[in-house]
Order: sequence, then structure tokens, then C-alpha cells
Amino acid sequence: MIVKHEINVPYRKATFGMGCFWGCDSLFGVMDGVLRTRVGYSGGTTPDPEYRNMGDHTEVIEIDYDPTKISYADLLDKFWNFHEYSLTAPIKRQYMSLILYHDEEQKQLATQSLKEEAAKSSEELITEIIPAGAFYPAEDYHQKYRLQGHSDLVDAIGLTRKLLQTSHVAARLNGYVVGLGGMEQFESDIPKLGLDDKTAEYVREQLRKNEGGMLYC
Ligand code: MHO
Repeated sequence: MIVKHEINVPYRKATFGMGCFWGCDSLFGVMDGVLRTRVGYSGGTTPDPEYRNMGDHTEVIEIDYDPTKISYADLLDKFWNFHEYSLTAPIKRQYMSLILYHDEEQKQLATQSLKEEAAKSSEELITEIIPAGAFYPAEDYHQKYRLQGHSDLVDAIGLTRKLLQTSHVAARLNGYVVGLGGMEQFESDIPKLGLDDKTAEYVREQLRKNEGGMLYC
């Protein structure tokens, strides 16, 4: 089976912190127009952060997206609606609500969306909006975490350590296996991703079983 690991089209980056990064990886990876994802640590000053020693960094997801297929506003919409924790109660920096913008346009859209979100709440929102600085990819076992729980699927698509942060098919399957994306979208993705019948059927079963569930960590 030759699957679609690489997509070479112009892309932009988006970076968000919104709770445990495992769930975010699945949430965004399965959105149409998202090309690749990786999770890591960012937003702080601690040098060389690691999972057990991330200092003042936050767990974030870095998304490469095709701006002709999905807009930053679409991504912001997901951002605001799928936080793991409250948007108003203080929380440790590891899981804080954070938008790391990559250009002036993202900054403006993010700031505007924060205002709109704040208007819906009687309490102050804790979300911070800051320029994207150094991003430190998390350890391999955190990348495509849910997909890595299905070792036969990992083998079937030929996912190597090197591809964990760059594979398109891995980003999408990491969402489908937890029940995200929907059956209709998955069916149309099968030929695009290059999945064979056996692999498609396995993913279909996972999607059916987990669809409608909550994001968990
Ligand atoms: N409850 C999970 C969170 C992992 S996460 C990547 C754990 O403690 O393992 O923050």
C-alpha cells in the first residue's frame, strides 16, 4: 500500500495551546485543509523543554494548513470550542489557553475572535495571544498519540519515527481512530490517502465505535 504521507503545496502555520496536546492533535489533524500537525512546547523561556521538564512552556499544537482550503478563522473557531479546561479559571501554564500568531493578520483575527468570545462571557477570559517564538517538538511518543495506540495500523501505513511530525495520512488517521471527522469525510478520504480495503475497514470500525465521543486525555 502506497499512502499519502507528503503533500507539497504552499502552506501556513497556526499554533495553539488549549489543554493536553494529544486531543488537539486528533482534533485538527482531521480537518479538511490541514496538511500536517506536530505537538510540542512553546510560549515560554525555559531552554530545551521536555515533557517532564517543560518549565514555563505550554503544550501546543503546530498546524500546517493550506489557506486555499481552510481559513485561519475556521481554525480559531475550533480553538474556541474545544478547550479541555475552562476559559475563565486560572490553570497551570502546561495547559493554558494560548494563541501563538505567525503574522499580523493572524494577530488581528485572533484578537478580534477573543473580543467576540469575551462578549459571550461574564468573566474575564484567560487566553493569551502572543507572537509565535521557538517551538520545541515533543518526544516521539507524544506525536500522533492516538494513532500510535494502533500498532498494526502504524505498520500498515509505514509510519516511521521520521514521518511522525510530517505525515498527512498519519495526521488524519489520528483523528479518525478516535471518532472525529465523520464517516462521509472518511469515505471520500480513502482514495485520496491511498488506503487499501483492509486498512480502510479497520479505520471505519474505529470511527464507528468512537464517533460522538468526547475528546479525552
Ligand atoms: N493525563 C495525561 C496527560 C498527558 S498530556 C500529554 C497524563 O498524565 O499522562 O499532558
